[in-house]
Amino acid sequence: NGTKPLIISTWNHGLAANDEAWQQLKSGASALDAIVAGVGVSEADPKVRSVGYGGLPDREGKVTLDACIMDHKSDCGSVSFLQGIKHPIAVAKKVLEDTPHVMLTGSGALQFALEQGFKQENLLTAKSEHDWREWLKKSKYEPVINIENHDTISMLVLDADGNLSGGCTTSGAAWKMHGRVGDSPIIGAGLFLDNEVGAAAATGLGEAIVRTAGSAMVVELMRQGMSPAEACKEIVERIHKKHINHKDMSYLQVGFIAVNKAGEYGGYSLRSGFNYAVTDEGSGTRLEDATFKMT
Ligand code: SD4
Repeated sequence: NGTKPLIISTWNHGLAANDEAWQQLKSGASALDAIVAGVGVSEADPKVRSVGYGGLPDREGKVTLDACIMDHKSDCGSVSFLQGIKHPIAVAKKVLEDTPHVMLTGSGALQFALEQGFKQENLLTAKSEHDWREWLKKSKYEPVINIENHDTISMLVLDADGNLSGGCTTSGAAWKMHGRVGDSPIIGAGLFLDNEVGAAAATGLGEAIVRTAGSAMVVELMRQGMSPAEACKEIVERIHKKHINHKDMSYLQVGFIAVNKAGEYGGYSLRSGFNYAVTDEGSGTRLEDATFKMT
């Protein structure tokens, strides 16, 4: 804890993402470019079944993607319900840079991406189509906790100048309703940062994270003096309390990562199984298990 630069990403596919982002930072790329390149590794990897190409589709067999990005000036860009574009995080960065808005969705987001020169392609792999056809036999919507231990990738960067930024990209919950948008493209829910305080990001059941303004709360708790680890734990406790008698409780999993201006970081999840990748100068890239409330 305490060094700069520092990169922290959700889940074990964050390892490869962090390595790419670290290389980018070391060769002089901006933090946002490093994030786009880093999480872009997960987006392009068909083995990562919750992000980008190869992501599990919605109940109509469509892969629909959510992503957002935010910089140290609090500028942000987001796309949601985007189809046919392999790197939604790169489109989100274009929304930040080249539009007067912060969010574009659906066909409008796609139109913007195409105008920006992104290529439209089929993101549904044969494996994901097969899994969808299997799912159709019972058509039961029940999110699986820690899908194969691969999930949404959220990346937080504290750069060499001490500035914070972050990004988040996902294909969302498998078998969701067509048009469903989760927490990941929503600034304040799936991702939030205040360059005076810290940055936080979420993974897990997006509905629960939106209900509690999860990532924004983690940053506010850090502002009030909590460490990143304490702030992540506090919001998970709050989410748990609000969901004890809720219909989503049986499959509820949420996890948060956070980093503060001093380079301290931490993570916490409701249930076991959540981990995150950390990269810094001294220790290189490693996977750390989040502490959790219950198994
Ligand atoms: C979502 N939080 O869309 C994202 C995806 C995820 O477990 O992390 N799923 O709800």
